[in-house]
Amino acid sequence: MADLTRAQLLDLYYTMRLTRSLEERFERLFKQGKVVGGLYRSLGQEAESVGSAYALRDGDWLAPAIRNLGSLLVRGVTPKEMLLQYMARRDAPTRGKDNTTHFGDFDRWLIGPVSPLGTTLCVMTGIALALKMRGQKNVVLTYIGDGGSRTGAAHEGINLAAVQRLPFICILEHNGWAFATRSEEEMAADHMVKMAEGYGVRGEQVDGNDVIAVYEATKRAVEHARNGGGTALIEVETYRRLGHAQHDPQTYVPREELEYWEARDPITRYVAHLKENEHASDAEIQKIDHRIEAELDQAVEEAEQSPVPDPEDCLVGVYADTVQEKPWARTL
Ligand SMILES: Cc1ncc(C[n+]2csc(CCOP(=O)(O)OP(=O)(O)O)c2C)c(N)n1
Ligand SMILES: [Mg+2]
Repeated sequence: MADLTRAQLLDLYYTMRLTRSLEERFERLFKQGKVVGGLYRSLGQEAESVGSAYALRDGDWLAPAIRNLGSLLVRGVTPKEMLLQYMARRDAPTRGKDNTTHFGDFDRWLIGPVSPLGTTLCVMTGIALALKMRGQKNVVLTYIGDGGSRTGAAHEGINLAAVQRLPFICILEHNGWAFATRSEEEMAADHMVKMAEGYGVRGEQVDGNDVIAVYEATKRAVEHARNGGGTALIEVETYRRLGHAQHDPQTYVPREELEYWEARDPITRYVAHLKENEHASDAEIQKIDHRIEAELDQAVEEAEQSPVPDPEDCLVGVYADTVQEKPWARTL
């Protein structure tokens, strides 16, 4: 199987489980009024976020969308950093100034999501163009949903990447819904991968609830792009098992549909796979689960100790520092 060591196979499990458990903590904190801003769960989609990001290496740029917390964990963002950010604390990546998912880190090749859907694809196309012009052997990876992929911005981003043969990989998240609108009501094609032919790029469709399949498909696309082969679109077939965000009780979704996808849960499936192939025993899985809970207990405790932001911090990092140096700049 693939090129993954046993330690990496267990790491994939650890990261998917951590994604789910961290989001469960967020939900609890949200209900306690401690999360500031939107909380978008990725229940049922952990495999596609984790498996795709796992195919990257240092120097490759990643831009997650709202349901790709798992990809950030793969790329080294810690649960504590995310807890601080979601609770808008002083020590958070944006020092409490921006909404939950809205943070990036150029030092770690991470770009924060842009709210108008599709726009992130244009930003990432720009980065991919810079990589190509500099002759760097790196790629960019980003995500777009069935809904978001219908925007003009998404089209422009993908088209430019395609025409310029940029090292741009986009995961097309076909998860059944965009808010309360079914995929079929916003998209006439039955599969998103069909977009690839229209743009003249490499396309692949994969079971989004199979972490190894997602990893392998992304790895193929990454290697192709790294070797100058250009853009790739990968459709991951998956399902959004909770409402759009915390305010959405999902009353528009038939019970049987949720049950169908619950039976195809990516983490349960992966545990069965690990056990069947004797990569891990029940005891080892349990040990990882306990480790995650202990790590999260500590991360939550530490994050809650961080105070709310200092008022004088509110403009730091908002405007370019040079503006402050201009004689006409307003003194605060
Ligand atoms: C251009 C634009 N239109 C509408 C919105 C509001 N909005 C945010 S997320 C969302 C649904 C996105 O659905 P999809 O792309 O399928 O992603 P999913 O929620 O399924 O992960 C909408 C309509 C937005 N952010 N930008
Ligand atoms: Mg969707």
